Amino acid sequence: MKRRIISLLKDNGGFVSGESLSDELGITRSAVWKHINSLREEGYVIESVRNKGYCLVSEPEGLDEERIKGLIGSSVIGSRLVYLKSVDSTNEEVKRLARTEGEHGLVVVSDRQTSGRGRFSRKWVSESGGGLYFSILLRPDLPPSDIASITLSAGYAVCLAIRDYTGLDALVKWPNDIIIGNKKVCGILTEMAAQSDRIDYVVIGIGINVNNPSFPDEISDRAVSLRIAGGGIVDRSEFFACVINTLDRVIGDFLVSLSMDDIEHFKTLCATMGRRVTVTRGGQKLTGVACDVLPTGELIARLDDGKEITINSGEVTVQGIY
Ligand code: BTX
Repeated sequence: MKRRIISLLKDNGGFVSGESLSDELGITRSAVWKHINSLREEGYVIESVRNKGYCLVSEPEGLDEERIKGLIGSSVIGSRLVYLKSVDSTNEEVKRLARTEGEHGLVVVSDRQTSGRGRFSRKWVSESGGGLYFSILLRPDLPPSDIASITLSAGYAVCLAIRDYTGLDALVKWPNDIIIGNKKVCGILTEMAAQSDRIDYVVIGIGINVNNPSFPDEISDRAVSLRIAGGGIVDRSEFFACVINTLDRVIGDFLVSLSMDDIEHFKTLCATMGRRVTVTRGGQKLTGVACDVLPTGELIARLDDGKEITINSGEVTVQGIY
């Protein structure tokens, strides 16, 4: 049945209404809808628009591993690339490799995650064909307190890559999201294994919504893809290589020393700056205006009583952004 739906969508070349699919196939409209969702899970990108129906945007297209390797010009990040068609979570895979042979700069990328995670065990929607899901292993000779600057630099690099590649006005929502027009296009989950005074390894997990035509209801008010934001259908392999090359350039610099030029530039790309933020501390809600970002990656907020506080991680609510 699913193959017949695909061939009907292909023959038509544009939108086909749910009604004509159900007439043609002799099944109910809700059965059509279930098959469409199942096809999406296989990696078919199918757009659905009320009163127009369904349109086949693209067939499952894996990342082109050899092409990516040819386009990666980086010295550290991506020096070894592991490509998997499907995985539970690229962060988990990198952690498994880190416990054995995984080396500094290793990148694991997958077309699909079956248990993609955000912070605090939240779910990260990781549908095949639409997004990029990858994790980087770093073994920096740094104390655990430097983790915030690593997350900051990763977000800055992804933001630059999106802006360069698509021309879209991407901004960083401190500390770990990239947004376009107040909606999330990318999330970053940084995890580490550390002793009290030094990091054993860091895993930077990055999920970018690239060609997704739409999102499940529970996140459709807050999620956006490069395609929906106006970037057109993006060549994921080429874009991925661009992101890796930018991460290599920026994070390489950050691990040696934090460049003040980059921090100043970061601030101009940080959507949180100048906005009212609320943070919960010791059970108390503190509200102020975000006024600075430190080279350590911390955010400074000026409270209503004029006092300044340093925020290093955790949940910050930013007024005006989801
Ligand atoms: P976060 O906790 O800041 O964001 C998670 C929240 O974002 C969810 O609760 C949901 O509201 C929303 N959300 C879920 N999926 C999406 C999506 N695709 N687009 C936009 N919003 C969404 C952010 O955590 C960190 C996400 C890191 C994901 C990468 S993917 C590669 C690596 N592997 C892995 O398991 N996680 C990381």
